[in-house]
Amino acid sequence: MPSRLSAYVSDTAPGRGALRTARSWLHSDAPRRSLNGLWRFRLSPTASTAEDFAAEDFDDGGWDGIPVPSHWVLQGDGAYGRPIYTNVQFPFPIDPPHVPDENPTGDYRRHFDVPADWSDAERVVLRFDGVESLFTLWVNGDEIGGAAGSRLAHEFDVTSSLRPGDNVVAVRVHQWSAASYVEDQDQWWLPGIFRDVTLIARPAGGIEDVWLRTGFDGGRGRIETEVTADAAAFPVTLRLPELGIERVWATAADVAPLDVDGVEPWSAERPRLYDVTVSTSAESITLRAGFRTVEIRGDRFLVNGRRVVFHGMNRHETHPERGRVFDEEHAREDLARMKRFNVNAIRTSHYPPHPRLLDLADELGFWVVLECDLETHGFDKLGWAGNPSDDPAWREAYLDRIRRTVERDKNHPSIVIWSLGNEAGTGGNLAAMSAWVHARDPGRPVHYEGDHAGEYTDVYSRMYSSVLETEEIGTDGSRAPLLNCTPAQGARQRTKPFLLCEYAHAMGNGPGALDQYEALVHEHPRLHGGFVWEWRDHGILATTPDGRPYYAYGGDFGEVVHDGNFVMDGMLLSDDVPTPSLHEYKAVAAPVRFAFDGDEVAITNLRHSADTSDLRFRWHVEHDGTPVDSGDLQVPVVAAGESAQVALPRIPVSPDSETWLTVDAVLAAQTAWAPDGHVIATVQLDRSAPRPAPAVRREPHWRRSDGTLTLGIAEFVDGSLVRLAGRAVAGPRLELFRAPTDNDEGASQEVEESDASIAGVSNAELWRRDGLDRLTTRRLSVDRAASALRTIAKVSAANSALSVIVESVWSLEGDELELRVEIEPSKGWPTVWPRIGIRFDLPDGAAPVDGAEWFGLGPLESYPDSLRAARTGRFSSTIGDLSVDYARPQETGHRSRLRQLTLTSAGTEVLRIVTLPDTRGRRPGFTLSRHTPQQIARAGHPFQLPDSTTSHLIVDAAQHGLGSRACGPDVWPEFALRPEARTIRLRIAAG
Ligand code: IPT
Repeated sequence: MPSRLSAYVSDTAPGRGALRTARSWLHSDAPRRSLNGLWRFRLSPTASTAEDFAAEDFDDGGWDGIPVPSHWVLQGDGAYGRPIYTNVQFPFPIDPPHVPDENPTGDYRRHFDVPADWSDAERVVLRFDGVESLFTLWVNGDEIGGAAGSRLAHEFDVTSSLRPGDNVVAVRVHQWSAASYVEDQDQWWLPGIFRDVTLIARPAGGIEDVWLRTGFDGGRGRIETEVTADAAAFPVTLRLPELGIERVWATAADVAPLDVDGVEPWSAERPRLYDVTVSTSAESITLRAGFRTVEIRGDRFLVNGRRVVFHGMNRHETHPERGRVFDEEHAREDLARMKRFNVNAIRTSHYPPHPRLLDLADELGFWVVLECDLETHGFDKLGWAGNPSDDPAWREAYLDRIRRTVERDKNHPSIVIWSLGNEAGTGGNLAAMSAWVHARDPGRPVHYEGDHAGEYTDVYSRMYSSVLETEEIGTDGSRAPLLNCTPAQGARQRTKPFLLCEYAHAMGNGPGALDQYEALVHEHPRLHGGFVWEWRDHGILATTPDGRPYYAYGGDFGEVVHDGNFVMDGMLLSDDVPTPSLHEYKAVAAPVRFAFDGDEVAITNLRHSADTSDLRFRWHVEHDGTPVDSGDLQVPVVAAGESAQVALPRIPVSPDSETWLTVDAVLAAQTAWAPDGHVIATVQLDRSAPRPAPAVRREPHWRRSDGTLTLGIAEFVDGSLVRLAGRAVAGPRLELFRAPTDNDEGASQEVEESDASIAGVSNAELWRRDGLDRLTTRRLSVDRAASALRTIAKVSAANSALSVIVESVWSLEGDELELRVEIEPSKGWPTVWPRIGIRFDLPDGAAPVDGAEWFGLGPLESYPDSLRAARTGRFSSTIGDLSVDYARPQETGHRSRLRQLTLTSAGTEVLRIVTLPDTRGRRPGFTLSRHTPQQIARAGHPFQLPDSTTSHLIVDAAQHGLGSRACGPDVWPEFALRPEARTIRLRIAAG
């Protein structure tokens, strides 16, 4: 016989007892008390521990204290278990709706006072804003009820159990429950009371709920008010003081729509909000109304009649120390950061966030896709057999989830789409959710990606479709088949607005191709942009046994099943540091675009509705990266969707260095999210005078040699370089390997014809198979001439007949030392290469090489399919700052199109390198690091990198692109590096 409790934990019912129906999360002047703070806590290994703890007089003196809100696995230094990370996998047997007896169960208790003046209250309600995953509530020993729906609000009527003065609340929380099957989101499993607990007095004659449905049409705003209150609560008064509006409704029947003249609309760009109060004599509710109308017209998604392009991020609630516990200050800064990086939209993947987040979104301005707390992805493994989404036993649970989602957040102007959930297959319960939303809120469309055939949703949505496929979705008349669609369904889907609810998987170094996706949006108006997966890494701050801090991912807590570092796929590192991909995103998503044409530049405003009156335009000119002139560009105000043609300033062109003009669009005044002068968009124009390509040095008359000689600053022994400018140097040696990125390790099956990869096998795997990480060298010859040395070597890997011939020619003309390296692969290399480079090892000696100054692309790393944030200029960096601290060490730090590089040691110049273009005008890039690619590839975490005694300079003739194959398409063919012959030419001088 299953115990009462084990039956309870496997019950699919969403709640029981005095659980109340959902309503808005309102700012009210009715009295309330936060029950956040220290609670008494006990953790049991199973759900069936005695319930005596709920009794009023239970002695919890021996229990620990735990903060509420928090997750118990992030408290107590491991004393209460550890976090578990899985993406799709269930960390318990798939036996729905049952969960194992091993079910960590947290018992919470605390005392609280009910103020004497609350005796006037008609009711007292206890609200839980988030408890993972199932809980039961007792007040003064009375069992009140229970609920599931971890990221949803639950309110209980506790009136009859309360008394003035001291009271005791007890809560039992089970980590696993039937609900866990529908909360299988790609994130850490983090049990506990992790959002606020609030005791709320409901006054007699109060307002139970209010909904301001706002609209905007032709300069006119509209408010349709829905008031939920007892008849006796009337009259109800609505006030909008800024516009002098006051409406008094004597009875519920009098409540009528209101047209408001002279309002400014709300948009993500100009988030204009108006304070509104709705009050009775007993209670006053404060809201902030934003006037906007959401509409689908044909295949266009419109707000206030204008097409919206989502430059969005998938946002999880995650913090390295708090987990999903909300911190308003941090969230506000996070959202401000999104704005600074030209993000204009958020999908709340895959559950409603803390309700305050939506206040911030209203205020700062984001288009929000608000997603319900629902995902059953683990059923994919069973071919979706038993999926709750199509099982009537779960229907009420699904409906409860969507009701709680929509009701809680319905007042927010920022929410423009409701999303039913994520990766829950398809089925009748999802269709029922959608029907409920359509009936309740006709003013906002319904999204759910898994409805591939478009049977019950309003927008067509996909995740990770390739550039080609996305283009085919956008192209009128295209008949290319769509995923899981018959031709007729595909045709229907093409009549709807399309969005990518996830794309550009930002795991580790990458993604590439952001600009290609962006370009499609402007070619095909049906495509409404999308949401990058995802905003931030979910690393959890942990320490190594010897006390070094690091960001933990799946497996670091000894989980039985886990998905490794798949949880580290954000554009922001766990510690809030923007990755280069976020800078790339900012450049690609810039709402102002420039096109040079002779002595003019066309400036186009791609915003939804805001003009450019908030911007000013600056220009500056540099000669080889040195500033020579600057000024302001006079640009008329450009309306949204319009362009202006502006004359360029007179640009001083240098005869013997590169001349670059840079134009920035910057904020003319401070905003809520950035200071005055913050750069929105940048463009560069190469105005360099043509200069002759440096001649190839004459081939001297070679004769065999033992290769021991000195050429200017270079000393050679046995044909090998041993010293440059008096410093020990090893190399250069051919380097074809890069520490695989997460995308290089991606082994997706879906490989397009255009891809360079093999379905189901990662590129990294192929590189290791071909031995690119373990190349060996056989010297074929050493020759010398009057002031030159030549070596020819054959480079290949164990058990491979493939090889590369490397010819290196050192020559001295006057005091100019030049190295020319010819790299020529044998026939038959089957795959792409990560890089074609030469590596110099610079042992520390007395003073390590610890910095670089360069003229080329910067300031951040760049790769062939991620070059948009990089600009041509002069930059400097410490060696440490050249690399990004990806949670799993991998290729990082490549600076493209290098012209000049100075290596420094404690600020002193050590070596100066000038690159010469190859015959096709291409320049190499460089990487300077304390570790070799092979060392980096062996480390799972930054702390596993060995202590270093050498700096490594790699000069790359070419690098492979990044792609996003960790979850999505491989590198686009144009940016894939095929084995090919390359030349590197460097002039090297002492510092
Ligand atoms: C997709 C999920 O929707 C998302 O939650 C996340 O897991 C992402 O993948 C990868 O990080 S689903 C995948 C099968 C495309």
